[in-house]
Amino acid sequence: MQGLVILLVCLTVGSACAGSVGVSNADPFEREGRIVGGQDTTIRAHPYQVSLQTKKGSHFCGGSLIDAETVVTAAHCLVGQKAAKVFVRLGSTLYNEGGRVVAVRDLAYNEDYSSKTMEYDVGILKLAEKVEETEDIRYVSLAEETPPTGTAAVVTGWGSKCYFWCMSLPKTLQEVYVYIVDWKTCKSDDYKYGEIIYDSMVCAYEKKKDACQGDSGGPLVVGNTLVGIVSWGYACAAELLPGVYTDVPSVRDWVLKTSKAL
Ligand code: 4AZ
Repeated sequence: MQGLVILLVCLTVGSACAGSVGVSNADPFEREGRIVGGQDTTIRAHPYQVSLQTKKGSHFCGGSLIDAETVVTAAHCLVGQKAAKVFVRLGSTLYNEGGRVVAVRDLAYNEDYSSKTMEYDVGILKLAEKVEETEDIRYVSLAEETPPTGTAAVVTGWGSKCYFWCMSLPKTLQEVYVYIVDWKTCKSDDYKYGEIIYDSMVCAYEKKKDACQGDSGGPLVVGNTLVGIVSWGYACAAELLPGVYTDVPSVRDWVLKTSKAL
């Protein structure tokens, strides 16, 4: 999906293209920053949130801790990755310092994941050591049912804070409140996506508020349950184009089964 977002950026403002590839620290135009339209928050308020990073400490995706050794993220964050090259920072409001960094012993993503349709965009990481819960590190439970359209939800991450031109580099976790839009409503004429929304997806929308690049894999939460995994969207915070998430109830059995097997 990153590709599609970049393509759209490139078609719109050619000058932004050089810097829009990836979110590595070496990139002067890096798009790390914030969720769009959100505000600073703390890890204590969202203690299930983790940052997936390279060995050098570049944040590349979000994730959610679901038990002492398992992180749920998006499949598209894990394609082409090797467990030995992925590190997880837990328990820190800042993605680049604090909390603890744990190595990954194994990873897997859903065999039905399609980079074309973005269906089943879910994967898991098994941590190399077990982490106990603290005030800043907590397991989140997996939703069994999709909340109805209109339910308030919160999405968090260290991703891009704007779509076109993001130069600022806040390191602080961001949160934004959005409203659940079920997949049928999301593909209806109420919004602009149409047929490309599938039943393994759930959308979330609020004017000028959204997840964005770099938030991928991260949590969409209602209460203390994980209802969505940041997956894709056309642009970020665009009119009638909700953020699209993996619907957690649709992949819950896969997560539990795979987590046991690894
Ligand atoms: C991305 O490229 C991405 N507005 C993630 C979320 C959204 C768009 C793009 C949702 O990772």
